[in-house]
Amino acid sequence: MNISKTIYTDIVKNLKQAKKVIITTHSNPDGDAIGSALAVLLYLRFYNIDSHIIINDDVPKNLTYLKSSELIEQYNPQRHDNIIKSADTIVVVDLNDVNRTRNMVRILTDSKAFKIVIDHHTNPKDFANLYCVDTTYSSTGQLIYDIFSTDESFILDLNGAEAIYTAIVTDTGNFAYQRTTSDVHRIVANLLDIGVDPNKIYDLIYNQNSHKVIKLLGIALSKLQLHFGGKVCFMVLTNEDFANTGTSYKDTEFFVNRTLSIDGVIIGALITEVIQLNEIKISLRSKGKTDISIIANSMGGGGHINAAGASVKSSNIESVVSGLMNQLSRYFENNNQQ
Ligand SMILES: [Mn+2]
Repeated sequence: MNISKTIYTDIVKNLKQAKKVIITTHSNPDGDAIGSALAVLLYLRFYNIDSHIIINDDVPKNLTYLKSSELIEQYNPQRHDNIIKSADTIVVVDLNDVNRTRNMVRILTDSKAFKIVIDHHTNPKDFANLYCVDTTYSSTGQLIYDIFSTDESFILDLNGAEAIYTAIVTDTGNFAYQRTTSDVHRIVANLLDIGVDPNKIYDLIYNQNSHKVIKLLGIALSKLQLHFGGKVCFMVLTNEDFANTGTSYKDTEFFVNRTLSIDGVIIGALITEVIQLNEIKISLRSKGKTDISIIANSMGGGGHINAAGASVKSSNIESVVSGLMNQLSRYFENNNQQ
């Protein structure tokens, strides 16, 4: 879906008129979620507009290098409900289904504020007053860059440039995924001109793992399973694996991409047992035209053509794995050219 550029100026106009803005994003935030939220915060603070980022979770450790990330607040009803109620504008980034804000769903839904969604996922759910959703974009950060570029009085500083760069670099898998267009590279060239250091940021994002997380990755790799004649690769992590290594499901963000590194695999899945939430998390990746957002949708989740996921309320990982096998069988039956 391509969108009319007048929405960009509408968003800029609405934000500049706002008195108090709450910015939020999805639970388990990634680089695009955090980078995009910070880019919006820094834009509003450039104009001295009262603004706060409030999210369901804490900031992943490898993103805390971002300047102003210490301003991101983890949602606490006692502390934040009144602040959220008094906001006249709510900006939701990198998310199009308010349910992905988890504990914040009710307070956000009940709010009478003007709600803006800036996002690049498929199938937006009805929630906001103004949608800026473009699924051709690599990342929400890229979209935010284009929106703020329409405001000629705004000057993007190094902190804002690093936030947007982080959003783009993480959501493109270091400029490797589909939708890594020439426009992406032109924007990144501008960000480098502002002073962004790609080597420094790569090191900060990807080379700060603890030994125990790499041990967990070793377990995950040693248990890889191939299905459907080698077209599908499953990586399954149980609570026992986390307990044995002293890690948690939050440590697995980059694991799923490893499933696609095997020759012949077109769909990879990381299936994670999260007993704290009574959930089984499914993270899906695919190559080329293989659209795994269909499979994620059929399991109650969503996402993009090549990157999607779902969280299934269950304590039975075997039954979720067999449910996923059934959805994959159905997918291959309907798309037998693959
Ligand atoms: Mn994104």
